[in-house]
Amino acid sequence: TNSSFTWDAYLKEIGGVVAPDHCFKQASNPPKNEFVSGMKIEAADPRNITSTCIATVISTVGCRLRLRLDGSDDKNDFWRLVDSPDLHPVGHSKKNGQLLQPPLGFRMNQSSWPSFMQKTLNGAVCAPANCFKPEPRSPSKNEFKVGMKLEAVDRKIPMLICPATVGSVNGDQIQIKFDGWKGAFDFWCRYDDRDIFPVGWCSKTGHILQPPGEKEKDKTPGKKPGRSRLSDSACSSTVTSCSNRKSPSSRSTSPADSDHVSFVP
Ligand code: MLZ
Repeated sequence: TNSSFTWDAYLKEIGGVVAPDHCFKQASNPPKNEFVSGMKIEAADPRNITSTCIATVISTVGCRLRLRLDGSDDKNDFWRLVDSPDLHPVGHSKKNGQLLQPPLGFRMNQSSWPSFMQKTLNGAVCAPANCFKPEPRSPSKNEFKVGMKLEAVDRKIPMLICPATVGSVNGDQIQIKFDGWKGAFDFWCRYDDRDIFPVGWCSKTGHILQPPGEKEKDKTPGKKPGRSRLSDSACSSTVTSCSNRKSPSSRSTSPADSDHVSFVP
């Protein structure tokens, strides 16, 4: 609950230059999150992107939504920004002559889809059009340089946003390296990916920012982890906080499962 990492102290300590705002496909004025938990929307199925499904807002965090496709299980939640083009008000498909699809992994018999749909939308609170914000414009080219600091979604635990550094640049692709982590979480993405944000984004939007890891810690079993290479001024606690934490009994053991969050840094 009590992570006191600050970019200011951290950058003073390690040096480094932050990636300028114009590098990112993000609104310079982050959009307001006007969604409320429980609201229904239409969303592209992340596992089957040509189909549009009904989704429920499970929670809101900063400019992001935790979403679950209706008729799917609770192990495939996903996160989207309120200005994502993947999201639309209920009724959008119909207006465009398209049919809403059951999600990949629909829990029931396909034949029960029409009645399931009717039930799921009956009496539902649908998110009003004003909740959906216009997609920000994309930078015309990749302006990232190796060494630039930013904030990035941890794709293995997508509820987390963490301090990161551009590790390499290759055409339109950049490598995201998480500060203080050995590389297991690193990923490549396009410069206009929506999972990367300028330094200060989390504090601006009210999202928790994880502290950097402790890269050089001694992992010998039975030994206490070594001390963080960060001084107390940059980071006095590595305790993370998460309001979506599940009870231990309901937690999956799969590392790929977004609900699985280990709180041992
Ligand atoms: N503390 C957890 C989460 C790590 C998150 C890293 N993000 C770059 C662990 O040790 O697995």
